[in-house]
Amino acid sequence: MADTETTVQAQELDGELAATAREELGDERILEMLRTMVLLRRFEHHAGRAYQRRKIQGFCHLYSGQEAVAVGSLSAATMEDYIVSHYREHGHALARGMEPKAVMAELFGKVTGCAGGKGGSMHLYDVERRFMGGWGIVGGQIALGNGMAFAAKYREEEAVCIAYLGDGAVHQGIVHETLNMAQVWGLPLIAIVENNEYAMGTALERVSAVTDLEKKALAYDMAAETVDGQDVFAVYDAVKRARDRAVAGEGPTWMDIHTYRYYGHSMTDPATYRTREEVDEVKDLKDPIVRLSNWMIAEGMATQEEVDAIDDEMEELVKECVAFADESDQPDPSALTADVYVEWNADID
Ligand SMILES: Cc1ncc(C[n+]2csc(CCOP(=O)(O)OP(=O)(O)O)c2C)c(N)n1
Ligand SMILES: [Mg+2]
Repeated sequence: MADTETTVQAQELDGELAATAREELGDERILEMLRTMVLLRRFEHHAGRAYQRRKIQGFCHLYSGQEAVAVGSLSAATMEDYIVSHYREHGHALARGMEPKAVMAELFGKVTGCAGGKGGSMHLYDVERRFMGGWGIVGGQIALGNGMAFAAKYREEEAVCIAYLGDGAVHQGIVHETLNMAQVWGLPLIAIVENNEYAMGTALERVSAVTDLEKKALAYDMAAETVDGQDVFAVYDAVKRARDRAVAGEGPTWMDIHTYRYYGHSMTDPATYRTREEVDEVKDLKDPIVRLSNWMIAEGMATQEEVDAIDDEMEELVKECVAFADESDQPDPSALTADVYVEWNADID
């Protein structure tokens, strides 16, 4: 079955939220959101294959299944906003509008990559789009994001920082120090927990005394909500409201966004801690792309043939990205010591 094929049993999107989003965004933007979600899905499929062919070295964590979180949340952001993510960040980078060829080339460690081939899968970066990186230290990025939120407030920018973290990061001490500081100082931070139910091979309920993660914000008297992360408009709506509050000076928001990852933790994880039936059930009932395309077809915004054509188009686009990455050069060995220290500049001193 093609990834985008209509399934009868897939749950419907929240009709009210979809109708509101349609009014706010318009049909063109919504079509673009679908295209981006399909791009993310095809991109990860090919990234996985390239990893198996040993074209991608090191770690590689795929985002498939979680597309509605990146696309819904970043559709509510402006280009003034700062974005910071964890190591499962290919989807956020692409949804932010980063050039897919530069993202794939970075995965391949090539000089044409968005970080010159020195970052790889976990360290995508694009300062022009205020995409301030994927980060490998679980939870660490939320403190960096708080700094960005502080900077936005200090400089009186009409901007927020959206910081993504996993359910496994929620118990890190740094997360709680950050939340407290964000609330005390009223910082425009939107902390998005991409709750995909597992941290590596460990299910949330095995490690968390509180499994309703929204409650974590109670300790900081912070605005919080739980969101269906398989419904792109639910994510868009929640983040848009949080952003409106943040730029109005009303402080940070904590979000427990429920989603699911289709692949294992990383490419080397056989995922024996969950059953195939569990994964198939999510794919059948909750796939975010199928739910969105079903709704668009029902609303007469697209036909199944048009949805299939998007799938084919993205498949071709990603194949071009793979060819580009493959043909690109490795960084010159001299790049090893570049950008490590700030260059001495006597004029500044
Ligand atoms: C501080 C720290 N501790 C442990 C690790 C090892 N580690 C890498 S990913 C991971 C699980 C994180 O899971 P989660 O936050 O749920 O994100 P997901 O992979 O599900 O997207 C762990 C423990 C790490 N990278 N950093
Ligand atoms: Mg997780």
